[in-house]
Amino acid sequence: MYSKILIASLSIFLYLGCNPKNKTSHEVVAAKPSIEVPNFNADSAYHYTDRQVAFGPRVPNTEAHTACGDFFVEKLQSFGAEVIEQKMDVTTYDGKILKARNIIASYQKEKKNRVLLFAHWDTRPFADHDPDPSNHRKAIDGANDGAGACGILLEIARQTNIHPTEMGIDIIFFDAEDWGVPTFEDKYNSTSGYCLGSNYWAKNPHVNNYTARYGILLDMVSAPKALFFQEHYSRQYAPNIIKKVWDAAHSLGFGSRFIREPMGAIEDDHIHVIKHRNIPCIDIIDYDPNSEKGFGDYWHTMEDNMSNISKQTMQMVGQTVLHVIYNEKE
Ligand code: AHN
Ligand code: ZN
Repeated sequence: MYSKILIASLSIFLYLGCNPKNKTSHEVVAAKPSIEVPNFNADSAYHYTDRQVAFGPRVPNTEAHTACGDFFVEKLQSFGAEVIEQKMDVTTYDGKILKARNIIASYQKEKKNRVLLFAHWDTRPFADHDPDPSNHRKAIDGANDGAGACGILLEIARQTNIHPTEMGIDIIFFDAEDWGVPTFEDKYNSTSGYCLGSNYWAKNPHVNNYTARYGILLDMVSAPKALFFQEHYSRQYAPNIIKKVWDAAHSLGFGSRFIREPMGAIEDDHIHVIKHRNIPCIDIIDYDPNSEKGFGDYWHTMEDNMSNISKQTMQMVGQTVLHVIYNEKE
């Protein structure tokens, strides 16, 4: 008896459920699953930036550097990433051996199609662009030049753990980026000595023959008035990624900061990944080709401290990157 009622009501249910004529006007017939992009939390990113700066300058071969590296590993593991620490010795322009460490966090390692996000986590030992020459040999806080981009990537890692992407994601925190030859040296050269950690990884990746569909470098992406023009090598080697990222930023209402105009070439971590791994990469970097200095006034000065960090800028960059990686189909 009960089973007959059950079968009868089930057939009515199935009939109604399958017959489109029974749909009321407000029902959506074939709803396309829309892509859910998580909300980037700039308060978290700011907090992770503050945590890094609180260790003191993260200059390789110092205690603050070791402690901050450990902080990244711990945080990333707590965000569910598989973490690999690549320890290496690199040699600076003046022959110092740095005990350096690239920190690699992977999500969905089994996936073949991957996106690589990266930034540098070390800070510069010289404030050689400070207006006061007595500061030139002091280390900088590197709140924007280092910590901010890593804070954004930590927040992206946290989100990636909660809401999986279609693509596999790797996030690399490169070490020893900022030991470029300072202006007070006789052999000063504005482009030499940088990017030692990324150069090492690009020649010795953590996974044999590592590759990714593309890479996005964040460098100096948290200053209050940051402007992002399209860097030369990025346009040359990854024009479609430039378009994708600037289109995303404009669609989210950040067009006043993501300027669709070219600028010069910048010697940065992306160059090594392009050259040695053959991965198309872009560099999102605060550099205004129409200003006198190019880089912001804070650049490589004692002013690059927490007062140089804007949650609003972090929000624009973080949300743009999330938009791009969550819209990427496998
Ligand atoms: C040069 O100044 C040649 N490249 C910029 C690399 C850099 C230093 N990014 C942050 N600090
Ligand atoms: Zn720097």
